[in-house]
Amino acid sequence: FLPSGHELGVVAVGFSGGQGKQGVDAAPMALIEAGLINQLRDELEYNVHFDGEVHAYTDIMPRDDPPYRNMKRPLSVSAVTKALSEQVYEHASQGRFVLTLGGDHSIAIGTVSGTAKALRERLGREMAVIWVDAHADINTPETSDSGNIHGMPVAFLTGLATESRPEVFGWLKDDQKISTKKLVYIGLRDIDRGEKKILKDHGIKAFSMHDIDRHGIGKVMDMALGWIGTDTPIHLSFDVDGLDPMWAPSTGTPVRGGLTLREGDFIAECVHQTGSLVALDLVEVNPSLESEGADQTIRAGCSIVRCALGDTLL
Ligand code: B3U
Ligand code: MN
Ligand code: MN
Repeated sequence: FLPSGHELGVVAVGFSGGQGKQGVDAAPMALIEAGLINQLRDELEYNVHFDGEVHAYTDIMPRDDPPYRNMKRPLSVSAVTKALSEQVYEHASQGRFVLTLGGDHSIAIGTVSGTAKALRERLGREMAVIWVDAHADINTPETSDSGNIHGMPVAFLTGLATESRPEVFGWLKDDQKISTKKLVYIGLRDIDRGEKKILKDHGIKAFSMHDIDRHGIGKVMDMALGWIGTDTPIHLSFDVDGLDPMWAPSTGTPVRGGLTLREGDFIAECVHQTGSLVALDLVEVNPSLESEGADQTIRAGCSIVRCALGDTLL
């Protein structure tokens, strides 16, 4: 059921509205200027389908977008993720691997919904999601302290948060959602109280930094992939703040005590080796923060993407 051969769809999303800091919208261009897409084409020999555009979706964003149910910029995030969902669906339904360059992590509402629907249609299979992040991003609008939607995508994607208004994520239908049983976290270390309760109540599989310290990343990957099982398509959503700020300082909410660069690459390599990876998001790179560390953060991001797409050390 693999994405056929070496066909790769790329979507560049210059969107920052899921959180409060400017600059994360500049990440796709920075990653592309660092040579990422050329490397995927020339070195990893992908046939790249890319419209050459960093989408900002300014034409579909409302000027007036007041908070609703504690969510900041709900209409904008909903409109952007709906449009993105259709773009990702289009690539995935043609059997392409889908690489999305963010943007803040709210965009995963668009990417995961797009691949989940396409894979269901193509294979009749439910997709799994591996979420690499310092944060769980599973707040509902009601449990969130910040009101930032980049802390909520998993709640909407699993149906734990619902909303009937189509202009505020009501467009998300069941065939675009994933089961809490098919979700695995790696790298967690900054979870809100309400999120802890959600993880516990729903028996969600999560490997925190404590688990990585205890077992090592090798064993953790065996357990994570064992939980998902073989013959299940996997969408990897990689928040660069999963890495330690030593390796990826230029991100909106850095949290110390994170993954090393090699642990991040190793996660991506292991998921690639399953042969079941169908999509990758790389999000929360913000080149305007900690500008001395921007190059490092961009290089770390490029490395994660190359590893997930099959680059090997030997
Ligand atoms: N859990 C907090 C903080 C946070 C989530 N994601 C990031 N930060 N990057 C929240 O705002 O929901
Ligand atoms: Mn995140
Ligand atoms: Mn995060």
